[in-house]
Amino acid sequence: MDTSATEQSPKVTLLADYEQPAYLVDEALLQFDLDSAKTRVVSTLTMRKNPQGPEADCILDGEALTLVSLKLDGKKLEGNQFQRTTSQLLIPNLPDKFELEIITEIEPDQNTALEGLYYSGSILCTQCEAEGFRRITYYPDRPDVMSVFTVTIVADREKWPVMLSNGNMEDQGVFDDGRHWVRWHDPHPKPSYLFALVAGDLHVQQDSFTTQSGREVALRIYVDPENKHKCDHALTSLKQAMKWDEDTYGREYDLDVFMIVAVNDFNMGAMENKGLNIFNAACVLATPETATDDDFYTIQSIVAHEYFHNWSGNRVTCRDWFQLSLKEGFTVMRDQSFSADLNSAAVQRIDDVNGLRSMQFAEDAGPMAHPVRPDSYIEISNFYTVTIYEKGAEVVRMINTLVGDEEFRKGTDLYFDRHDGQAVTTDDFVKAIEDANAVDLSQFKRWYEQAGTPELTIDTNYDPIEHRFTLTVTQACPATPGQATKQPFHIPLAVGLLDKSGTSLDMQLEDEAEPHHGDTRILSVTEASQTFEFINVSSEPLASVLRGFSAPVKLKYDLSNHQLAFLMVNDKDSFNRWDAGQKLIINILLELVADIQQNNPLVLSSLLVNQFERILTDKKLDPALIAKMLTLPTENYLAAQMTTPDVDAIHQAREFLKRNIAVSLKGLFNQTYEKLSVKKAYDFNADDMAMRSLKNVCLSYLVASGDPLQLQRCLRQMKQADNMTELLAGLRLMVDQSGLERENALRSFYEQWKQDRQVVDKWLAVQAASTLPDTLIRVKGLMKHEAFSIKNPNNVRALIGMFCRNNPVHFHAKDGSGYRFLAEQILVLDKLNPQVAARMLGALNSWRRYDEQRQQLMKQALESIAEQQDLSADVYEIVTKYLA
Ligand code: 0A1
Ligand code: ZN
Repeated sequence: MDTSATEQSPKVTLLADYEQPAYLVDEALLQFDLDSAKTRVVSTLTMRKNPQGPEADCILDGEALTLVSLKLDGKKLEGNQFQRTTSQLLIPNLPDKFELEIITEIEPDQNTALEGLYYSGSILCTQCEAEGFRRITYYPDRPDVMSVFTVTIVADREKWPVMLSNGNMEDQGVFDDGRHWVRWHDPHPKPSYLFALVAGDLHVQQDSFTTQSGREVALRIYVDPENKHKCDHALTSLKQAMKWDEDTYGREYDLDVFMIVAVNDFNMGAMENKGLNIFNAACVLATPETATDDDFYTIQSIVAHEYFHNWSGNRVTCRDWFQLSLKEGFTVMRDQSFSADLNSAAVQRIDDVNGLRSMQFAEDAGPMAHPVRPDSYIEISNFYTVTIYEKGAEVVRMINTLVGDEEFRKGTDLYFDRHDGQAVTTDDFVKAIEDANAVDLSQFKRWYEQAGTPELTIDTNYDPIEHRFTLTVTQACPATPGQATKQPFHIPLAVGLLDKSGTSLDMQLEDEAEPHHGDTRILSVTEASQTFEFINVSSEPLASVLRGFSAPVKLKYDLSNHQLAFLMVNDKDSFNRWDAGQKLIINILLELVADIQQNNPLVLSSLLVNQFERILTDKKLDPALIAKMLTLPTENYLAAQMTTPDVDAIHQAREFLKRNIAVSLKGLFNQTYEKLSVKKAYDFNADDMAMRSLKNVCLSYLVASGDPLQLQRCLRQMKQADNMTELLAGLRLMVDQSGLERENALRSFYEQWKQDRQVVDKWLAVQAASTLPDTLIRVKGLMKHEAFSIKNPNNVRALIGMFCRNNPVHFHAKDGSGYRFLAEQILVLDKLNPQVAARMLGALNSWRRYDEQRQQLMKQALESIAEQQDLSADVYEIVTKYLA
């Protein structure tokens, strides 16, 4: 392992080494001659020395390129006038201003990594973030080089009737030989990672939007013709996002056209290329028959996310990739508040926090832990992480909480104004908020610099004679790789005090003249240990802390199960009601796990059953929130709560609890299910979706009760469903039941939907998540099925990703079969698509937390990868960090 590591150690990039670019590109004229096998790129760059840059040679990045010719100010450069390595082109002795013409050839049909120019089916498309542009032509491929692009595309007219690039279309024409051409011009200077080109035989769905200043913008979604009926939801979402960004942030769109293209092969969800967003088809296409309510939500938020990048990312971009969260954290925060405004804010917050806690907390506690602004990387693609995105969003959200809504808006106005057209840093972002409001966020900036999840311990005391309530907050943050000790964070802590009847008490700190009315107030925690004294507290309160999850921290607050049950029904904050319920369920499940480990008889908690009954019959509660409150935490999340996870006992405990709650409340689940089963046509609106989610939760309990008749009900729901939400919920429940009915359900689902890739991926995913004993064998069988291709990232995520990440009982099988399977697939994938291979490795992130035997097996799997020659930088970085 060590020898291969030193032989292949790829270069580490350090934030501390940042230097301005030596040369700038003012204008980039690109001409593409598209051809299946070889595409020719003529790039004419107007360049100049950067007056603020270092004295250095001009270095252009380039990978997997055939250099055809190079001209300086019209004169051909000979081989001895420049130097070339596998990743760079160095040209010495350049004047202060010059024009460079570079002709390269590339082979899009050989491109399985899906970076640069590649084929997705018959569509030619690009993916340039972070460093894909260098696979198209030689260029200073770094975000702080911003240039005005003009792009001409020439191609066969029949094969590629639609040819798109960034900006506005300027001109087009036809040649006599069956080819045609088009010229696009983007007036906004941009870094190369935002470049895009698409060519194909595409259907276009059109609409328009009138901006706040009265400009008309054409909106176009381009899809394979077979998907033309699947664009409506994305178009509606786009218009909602455009309006919301005007109303909420004062941001208006800045080109005449906004385009979205859907492709089937894509490494991530979508990409915000200027004026020409490219989407993974699964994140944009939807009809009620083919997409679930969750898909509809996801599409709405991703369409908004990419659109919001037009300002937070494109107009103001990142100076270097260490600043990635500048655009991603802020944009996720913006898309989350957009979704909260359009849907149920409480449910949105629960989903966001659930995602953060289950994914990001694990990352922050593992070998890849890194700050929101990392200080080193080997492969930048590995840093498109939940820390950069989701924790980054929490950091921006905390700034908003600390300064207030109006003040935050003043700050973002200043930020956009001050830095429009620039490539900047997270420090610049914070500075703009500080300057606009005269606040000091210097300690707060530690959130960008220190990795790890802080732990907050809460201690309380009530003095009934003095009517004083003391709340002591102690913070600590565990060591993470490269950061042994941490300084205290600046934490906004939202608290409320409740009396015995659940009524909010006024909150007056001892140095305050007036009490704070209202349910919740924000305490500003800055010390390692800090005490807040509340005076005039008439009766002993119960403090509800971290309301709305006001900071991304772990809370150590010892509440009894009875206190949690009280908060579950009485807290004024919906998020904390849900959270108290989850904590209660976790306490109960962990006790059951201990009982299983000690061979004790298992007993059902009547406290929980009572609370479930109250929730289920609460007429005032949003059904979507009821559904969330009745959903048990995942096995993975439970595993994260144990010092050494016991996957089998966790599974058994969870099944026991679910079955017994189901048996105890069967009548109520039955009644609720029936009540929600009124037949009406599908509609994507909050009320209907809330009803469907509660209905499906009820069905899952009814099936869990073990009553065989409930399976018939499940089959009936599948048969009668006019939408994918109800159909898939039924199928999910069926795949955990062995027998002929299961096989029939799977077969007829496939027969009905085999033409639809998005639906087929769901079919693969439900099977990969099955708890039946032969799941791994079936997954291996499905890899040979016509529906699966290892070259398609969505297929890989649906089948291999689902099995390894969301099927803990089988992935962590004691014989190591799950781990070996993953290692084998990673080695195959690494040769085809390193980004996807590296992402799959994430399933082994927590390997050191498991029992001795499993650790050994996971280590062997990791070593079998590490010992391979010629690993990609992507997989190399993760595997070596995991084993370090
Ligand atoms: N910036 C995009 C995500 C993205 C990142 C990298 C990609 O290829 C490696 C593709 C997309 C976003 O935040 O949506
Ligand atoms: Zn983004």
